[in-house]
Formats: sequence, C-alpha cells, structure tokens
Amino acid sequence: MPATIGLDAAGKTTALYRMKLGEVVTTIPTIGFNVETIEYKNLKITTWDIGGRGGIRPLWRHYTANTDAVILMVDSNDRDRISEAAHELTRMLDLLEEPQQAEIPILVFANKQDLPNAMTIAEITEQLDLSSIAGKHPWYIQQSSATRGEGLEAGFEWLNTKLAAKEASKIVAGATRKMSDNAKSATNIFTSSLEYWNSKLVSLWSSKPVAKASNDIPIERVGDSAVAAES
Ligand SMILES: Nc1nc2c(ncn2[C@@H]2O[C@H](COP(=O)(O)OP(=O)(O)OP(=O)(O)O)[C@@H](O)[C@H]2O)c(=O)[nH]1
Ligand SMILES: [Mg+2]
Repeated sequence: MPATIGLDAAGKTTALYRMKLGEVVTTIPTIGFNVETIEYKNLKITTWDIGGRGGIRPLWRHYTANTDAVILMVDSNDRDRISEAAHELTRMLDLLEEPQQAEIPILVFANKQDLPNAMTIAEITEQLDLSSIAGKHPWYIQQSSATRGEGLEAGFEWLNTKLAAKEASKIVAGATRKMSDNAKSATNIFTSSLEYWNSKLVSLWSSKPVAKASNDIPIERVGDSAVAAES
C-alpha cells in the first residue's frame, strides 16, 4: 500500500480528498494517519495519509514495511523547508529495506502551483536531488494544485501504471515458476520410469543363466586355429 508523506500543510489530505470526493474539504492537520482509497476511472489506490508534523514524522517508518510506493507531497511555495522535505525523503527511502522494495515507484507532487511564488518542477527536482534516485527507483514529478484539482489525476495515473506493471510481472513470475515446476515434475516422472525399466531389465538380465567365464571353458583363439589349418 503506498504511503503518502510530506511535511505538514503540504496538501496531502486535501489532494486525497479532492481525488476521492471531487471536492475541496476543509482539513485539519493530520495527527497520526488516515487510510484513503482513491477511485478514478479504472484507477483504485488505497494509501496511508500520514501526518507531516515534526513530532509525527518518526512514525513514518512504521508505514514503510509493506509499502509498494511512496507519494511525496511538496508545498512548492515553501522555499524555506524544501531542504527539510528532501531530508525526509532521503530518510524514508533509507528505510525501505525489503528486497522487494528496492524498485518501488516514487511519485512527487509539486503542489500549490496556483500560488505565484511557487518553485518550478526543475527547481524542486534539483532540491530533492531526484536524479540521484533514478538508478534505484522509478520516479515522476507532477505539478499540482490540490485545491483546484489540477495535476492530481495525471500523477496517480502514472503511479497506477507502475503498480499495475509490477502486479503483472508478479503474475508472470508466478506463472513461469509454475511452468518450470511442471517441467520439473514431468522430468521426474520420466526419470523414475526410466529407472523402473532399467531395474526391470537388470533383473531380467540377472535371472538369465549366464555362462560362467572361467578357465575351464576352452577359448577359441582365431589366430591359432588359422595357423593350425595351414599346417
Ligand atoms: N493554495 C493552495 N493551497 C493548498 C493546496 N493544497 C492544500 N492547500 C492548503 O494547505 C493547507 C494544508 O493542507 P492539508 O491537506 O491539510 O495538508 P497535509 O499535508 O495533509 O498536512 P498534515 O496533515 O499536517 O501533514 C490547507 O489550508 C489547504 O487548503 C494547493 O494546491 N494550493
Ligand atoms: Mg493531513
């Protein structure tokens, strides 16, 4: 389940409710977390909406255990705290320890783009040092205005594609494993039937009276007899 993180007042709850209900709700700071399910067209994503206040941030790590994606909400207008947001993202990514989390997608919303002093996508990409995670995680940055409902769908569509691709590759991996299991058991059946017939042959063979190879049986030597015939 994706974890939606970001500093307090970045717009996480607003964005999720906007997607869920299609309207702007008046939010209060999230203390702890909410679970929200977004449904839009064929898209369905259930995510943690985790409060971003300083005191709550240490709790984020509890949501990383089964996380299959990270949604980071950034207040593009908050220049003073962009480095803090970058720091929290790094910390969050460091917590992803499970091997299956190695390549989980990271969706960044550069939110509050409706405000005149908003940082650009390029500035935020640089501040968050997103290019440095490129080799580890697929990432995507999307500008948005949660209150206007702009850019949210595009971001979630990207995430949905990534999650669906992962699900599909899991199914393919499962099917391949099953096929190879089937091939293995067919080989096992074949081998054991070979072994069966082999043992049958051996026992048939050993029950036949076999001439004893001993010295009292005269050995005909072709060479000698040829010589004898000549003389
Ligand atoms: N101008 C503008 N304001 C926004 C936007 N998104 C959210 N806000 C406002 O920012 C404030 C905080 O929004 P929240 O959604 O509560 O923020 P949050 O990230 O959930 O904050 P915490 O729960 O404290 O972590 C609210 O007053 C929102 O109306 C946006 O895109 N543009
Ligand atoms: Mg909130």
